[in-house]
Amino acid sequence: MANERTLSIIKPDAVAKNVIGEIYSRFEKADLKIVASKMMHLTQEQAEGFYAEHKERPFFNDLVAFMTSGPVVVQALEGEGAILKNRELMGATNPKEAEAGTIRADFASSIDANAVHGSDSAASAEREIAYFFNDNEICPRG
Ligand code: RTP
Ligand code: MG
Repeated sequence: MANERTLSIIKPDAVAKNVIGEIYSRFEKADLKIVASKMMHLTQEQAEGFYAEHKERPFFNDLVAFMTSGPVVVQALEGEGAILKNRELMGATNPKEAEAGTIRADFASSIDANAVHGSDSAASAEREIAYFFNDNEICPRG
């Protein structure tokens, strides 16, 4: 499988629960390297732009309000099959449906406050990493 990069966000609920380190540990144990990282409080404009693909969905306003409700931690992860591997570590969007042992099963409380974001395709990963990081903020490939 190819060496890939993906964009991950620890959402405001998980930052508030003080589980940044626990989530980072899961990435590391799964052989995903954190190659870029920053904490930020998204503006309305940043959150709307990031989730632009969901603009017409009924949950869009709630999603943007939630993502701007507190600080988040944004990271690029690198490793073999990183995009799918991260989605597997995250578990299903709705934590009630997430498999035991996944990040969302363990730390998320609702479909809105669901702890983490992860890119869902190679095209999304490329767009989302560039959305948050300049090239000089990402570790060079090893
Ligand atoms: P994410 O983009 O945050 O990684 O989540 P995802 O791929 O698992 O889910 P996606 O379909 O991209 O939806 C983005 C976020 O919108 C909220 N959502 N609410 N009420 C609903 O039916 C609903 N559906 C989605 C979730 O918080 C989801 O993470
Ligand atoms: Mg998504």
